[in-house]
Amino acid sequence: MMALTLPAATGFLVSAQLGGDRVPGPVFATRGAHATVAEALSTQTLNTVLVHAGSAADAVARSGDTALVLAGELYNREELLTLLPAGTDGRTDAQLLLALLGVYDLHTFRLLNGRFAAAVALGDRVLLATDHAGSVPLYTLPAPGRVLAATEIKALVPATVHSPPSGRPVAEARRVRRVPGVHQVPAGTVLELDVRTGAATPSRTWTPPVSRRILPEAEATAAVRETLERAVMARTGGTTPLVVLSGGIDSSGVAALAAAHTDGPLDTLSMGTDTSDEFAEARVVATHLGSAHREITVPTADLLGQLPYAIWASESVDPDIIEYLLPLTALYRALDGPARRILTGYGADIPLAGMHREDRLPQLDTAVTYDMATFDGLNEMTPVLSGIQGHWSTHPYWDRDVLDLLVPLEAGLKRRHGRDKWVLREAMSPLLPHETVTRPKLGVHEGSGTTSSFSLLLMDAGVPEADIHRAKSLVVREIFDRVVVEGLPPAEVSTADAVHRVSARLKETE
Ligand code: AMP
Ligand code: PCX
Ligand code: MG
Repeated sequence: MMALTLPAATGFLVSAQLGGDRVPGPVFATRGAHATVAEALSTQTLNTVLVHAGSAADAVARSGDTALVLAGELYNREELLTLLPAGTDGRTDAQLLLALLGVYDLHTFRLLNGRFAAAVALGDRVLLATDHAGSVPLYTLPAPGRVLAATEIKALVPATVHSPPSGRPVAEARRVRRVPGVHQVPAGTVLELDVRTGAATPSRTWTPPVSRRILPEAEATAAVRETLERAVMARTGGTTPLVVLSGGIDSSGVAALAAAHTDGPLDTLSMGTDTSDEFAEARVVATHLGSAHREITVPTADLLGQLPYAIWASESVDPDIIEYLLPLTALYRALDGPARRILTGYGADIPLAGMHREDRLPQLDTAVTYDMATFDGLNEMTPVLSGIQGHWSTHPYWDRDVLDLLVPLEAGLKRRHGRDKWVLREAMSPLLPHETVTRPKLGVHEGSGTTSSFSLLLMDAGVPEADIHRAKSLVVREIFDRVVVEGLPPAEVSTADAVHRVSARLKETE
């Protein structure tokens, strides 16, 4: 549980079926041991392959005609335990979830603050649930008599190859590119399926707030400080976390709060390339907090060579998102040694419109509204990114309570006195050096030079400047088709080849 470095399971493939067949051989990018578990219920059998770091049994729970598997973790355990009779066995998150299901059935998922994907077999029903943000991606291939679900697309691909086209349409769920029948369970959703027919009904368990809240400055900053502090504490538990630190306000704020709740020095890690880094800015924070700090430099040429790993891990086809995730992929891949619990500042810029670089408030709120309505399916928060190296990452700014506070703050608290992310900067100012608090925002894709190197690579291959964004999108799709759809290992897929194929294709259609 929380004292452990990793959750009991970090991924799964499940097959809920009327018969008792075995699950197809699983393929995951997430690194870990595999454990096979079978739970035979009155009408269906739940066959599971778990990816885990040594405590697989804790990821499964069974009582009567209900069995469940959980990848990930819950952050409001204490609150949830108050809903159950004293003495309820809620030792593991899976047991706690099982006990809640007995009381609230599928509405249980409206109560949870966590980072998880869950599959439940219950009578002749199957429930597939994501956390509020869909931060652990979950996919399904439902068919009459058998519902498959997995935390990675590639784990479901073999089943689509052997029995096409077995899947049923799933209302409101996004289809996966070039993998027939496979759908992504939306963020903040529980899908209820009938195992006999494979028919699915979605229920939303969380939506981003759309109204805006007016608060006095002092009240707003105190609430931000408190809520974020709770989110950081719930994510660190008894272990010394590692914070991936850019030296910007987002990750520095997380590091400062984590340092305040860790015995001994915190671990911090920064990444740069040979063309660009933020090492000096991160060092200011590391020195201030007394953290055990490391710097990793990745050659720019290697960085783009790792594109297949970023796409293999995130299973995302959005070229902008892939640019944010690429430097982080390189960072995690360079992080050898034992499995770590990693905290990031990722996502703070979405509810606070940190990427919005102008003063006008209506435009700022348009950006918040748009980004909060479109994050689903991008997989930018996926734990698989660090999971390919055996680590577990978690993002305090996308804690459910933090989002429920930050999103609705009226725009004037987000940009104020000429500052972006004002309310956060003000909340963190007692904990950080002045220069960190006032430092302007630099995106990870900018600080690492990723965007410019990727553009340069395409221009060198003859892509005209006007076509760069479209070409990036085509390169990402091309690589997705190799590493996800065809299942090639990322080490066997070349970014340069993909770039040349795309460049040639663009020339043909000129
Ligand atoms: P950003 O909002 O662009 O700063 O990036 C999102 C998160 O990624 C940050 O809050 C950090 O946790 C992490 N990050 C970004 N850049 C770096 C870097 N150069 N080294 C380590 N971590 C980083
Ligand atoms: N970020 C952002 C998130 C990027 C935008 N995502 C979205 N609109 N769904 C963050 O950390 O908040 C950077 C680099 O900034 C990545
Ligand atoms: Mg940020």
